[in-house]
Amino acid sequence: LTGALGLAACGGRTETATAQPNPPRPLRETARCPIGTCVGTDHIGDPAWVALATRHFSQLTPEFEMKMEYVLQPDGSFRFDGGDRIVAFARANGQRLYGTTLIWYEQDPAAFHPLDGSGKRFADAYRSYILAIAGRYRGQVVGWDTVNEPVAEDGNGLRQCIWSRNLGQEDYIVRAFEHAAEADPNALLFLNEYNLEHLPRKQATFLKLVERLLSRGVPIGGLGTQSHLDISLKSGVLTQTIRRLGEFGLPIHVSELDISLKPHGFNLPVGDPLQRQADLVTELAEAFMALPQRQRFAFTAWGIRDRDSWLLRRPGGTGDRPLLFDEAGEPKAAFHALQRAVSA
Ligand code: 9MR
Repeated sequence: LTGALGLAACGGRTETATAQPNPPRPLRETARCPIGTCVGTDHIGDPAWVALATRHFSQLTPEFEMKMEYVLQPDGSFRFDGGDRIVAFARANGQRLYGTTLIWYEQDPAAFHPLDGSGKRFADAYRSYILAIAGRYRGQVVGWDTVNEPVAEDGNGLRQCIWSRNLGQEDYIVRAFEHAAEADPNALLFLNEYNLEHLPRKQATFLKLVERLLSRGVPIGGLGTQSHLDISLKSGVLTQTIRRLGEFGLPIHVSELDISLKPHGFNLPVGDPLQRQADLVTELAEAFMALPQRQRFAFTAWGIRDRDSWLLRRPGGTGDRPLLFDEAGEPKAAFHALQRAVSA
């Protein structure tokens, strides 16, 4: 401390803002909101991952083991082993569990193909699926991404998919919320979307959809903004997005944060990319903390260490550093930025 004060007194760069205890204090203890990360059963077998997850994170989202792609087998049977192991891990470590995702346009399971176009049989199977999974985890999860990514990328209406084709463009969304509420009346049911900050038309369409669903009495319990960002994002956009989403008065979930240094496989020419990444985390976290406390559902990063990120598994993704901890599990500037913004 003396050294830091001495530096500041000499007019040098003040160290008090950047010096951090090593290791940092547990984020889950200092933060004034739940802090989440995603998890897979493979992570649970990695002691270094477990140490970071249990020290800093108070909420977990299964990265894929509660999705239809995993749960629903081609013959229509269910598989819950992965989800059950994650439930047990979260409980053993005093962490909240958040489920993703009941219905997602991107999941087009073989078990539903024979029912395509069958009317009531399709609708019955849709309800049965949601009742089965949301019923299985009733009381174990605090909430669900009930419908994921409903809006077309260009903002021109809603996505076309097997669900909209069979149940109606907007009605598949309405039914998903109704069935989920029937299965688990105490779970908070979220509508989750991405690129709301990058694409103004998509944001506008999303907001109109929320308005319409609420006016139809759909039991939406919260709004998720995934926040898959990259360092080219301009300052101010995140603040505007969180403020606008918050205007409905519903709980808000920053549900899948990562900040790529190399979107589309190319490094962006930014002076200090890790500092730019940290600055965006600061903006997002400060906007989130400016919401009333009852609206701060959780602030979730989509992974812990850079190497855990789905972005590195994509073509051109090698070498990206999108998360809060580096390869060695050391906290990055982005971690410290988050801790500063959310802690008391
Ligand atoms: O990171 C997830 C990856 O491991 C899965 O293979 C993939 C498909 O289930 O989903 C990834 O997570 C996605 C999330 O569920 C929804 N928003 C985009 C995320 C990255 O693709």
